[in-house]
Amino acid sequence: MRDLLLDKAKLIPVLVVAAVIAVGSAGVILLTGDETASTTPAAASSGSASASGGDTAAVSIRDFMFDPEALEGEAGAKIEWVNDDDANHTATSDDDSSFDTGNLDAGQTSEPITLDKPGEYTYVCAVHPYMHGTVEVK
Ligand SMILES: [Cu+2]
Repeated sequence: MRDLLLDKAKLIPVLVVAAVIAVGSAGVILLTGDETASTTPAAASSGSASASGGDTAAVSIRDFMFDPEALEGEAGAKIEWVNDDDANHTATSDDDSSFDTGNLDAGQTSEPITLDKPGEYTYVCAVHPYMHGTVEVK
C-alpha cells in the first residue's frame, strides 16, 4: 500500500510535464473561463482545433502564420487571436463583414469574436494577404 502511494506521487509530475509538452506541440489551443487549457492529439497533426459553444479558442499568430490554421467551432464559441509575432497582423474575414480584429500589435490579443452563423469563414491578414486561416462554424 505504501509503495503504491509513492508511485502515485512520482507519477503526477510526469503527467504534468507530458501535458505541457502536448500543449506546446499542438500549438496554442486555449480555452479560458472555467475550462482549463486542453488540446487534442489529432489537432497537432492536422493543424486544426475545435471549440464548443461558450468556450474561447485562441489562434496564435506566429512566423506569419495562423496557428492553428483551421479552427472548428460550434455556433456561439468565442475566438481570439494572439499576435505572438514581432510584426503587426490582423485576422480579417474574406467576406469583409463577418469579422475583423483590426490591427494587432506584437504581443496583443484581439477582442473575442463570436460567430453565431454556421458556415466556413476564410480569413487573411490584411497586412499580409498571403496569410490564410479558416474558421468553420457548425
Ligand atoms: Cu500579417
